[in-house]
Amino acid sequence: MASVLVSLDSSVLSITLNRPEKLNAFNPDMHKLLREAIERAAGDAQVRAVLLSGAGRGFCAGQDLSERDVSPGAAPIDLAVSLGSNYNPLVRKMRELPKPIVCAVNGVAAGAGANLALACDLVLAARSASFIQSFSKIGLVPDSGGTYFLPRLVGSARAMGLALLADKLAAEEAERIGLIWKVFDDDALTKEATAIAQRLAAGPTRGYGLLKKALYLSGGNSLDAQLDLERDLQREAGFSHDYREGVSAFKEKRTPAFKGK
Ligand code: LHQ
Repeated sequence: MASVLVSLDSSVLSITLNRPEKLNAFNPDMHKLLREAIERAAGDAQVRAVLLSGAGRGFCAGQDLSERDVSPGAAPIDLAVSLGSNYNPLVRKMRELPKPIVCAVNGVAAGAGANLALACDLVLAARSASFIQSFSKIGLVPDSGGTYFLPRLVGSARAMGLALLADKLAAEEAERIGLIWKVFDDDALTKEATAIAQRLAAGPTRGYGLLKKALYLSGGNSLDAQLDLERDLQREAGFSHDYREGVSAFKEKRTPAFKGK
């Protein structure tokens, strides 16, 4: 079986991490297939939203540690190589994708797996799921965007607690502190996440791409710069088919037929 499963339905590209026996930990093959799936989402006009999830009882346990030779005689591993060639380009591609990425965290999300989820635009989780910044347990620094996402999502006190203590954070608590958007009962997660992804895919996806850009750039911008950015992005949104369609549908009291254009 492929380590990442990809399928397109109702303009939603579903990407499922598929190494359940390893709680979907990353190996080189999974990196390659996930990168290709995100590239497909970027290049394929049929795709208007992405739904990311994991097979089995875990979402993703981060780097596959069983593939690391850390025995006394082994040569030291340069972890920057793996970040530079795999994790960092992946996170950048996901954040830059001008289409919404919904993440359905079906189980434990640990290490880079937790931060892969946080790199998505709308994070949903099963009630039994959990998030662990496992890095400090093995002497590492949160990566894959963790040190960027955590303080922005939950504030620096909570970010520090999560990173230093690396305790398991239950999905409901993650929702309560604003780390993720919403928790659903385990048996409802797939249905709810699919419905949300399909709803987004039928929406004004060009506008969603622009609003992603606005929100993600806001963290590094002054209010002045952000107002200018909003002006420029709104110009672009205002020239879209979907803006005309949205206003026409409102006036005509009908459901809009958005095209993502
Ligand atoms: C695993 C893993 C795993 C292999 C569970 N690898 N097999 C990347 C590289 C480059 C730069 C540096 O940074 C990074 C980013 C990182 O992601 S570093 C952090 C790596 N991840 C971790 O440290 C998490 C390790 N896993 C765990 O702590 C636990 O497995 C969690 C808390 C995720 C789940 O615990 P349990 O529910 O009790 O499950 P389990 O531990 O029994 O795991 C089930 C199986 O999955 C087990 O295999 P086995 O053959 O014994 O049934 C584990 O060995 C395997 N597995 N995570 N990362």
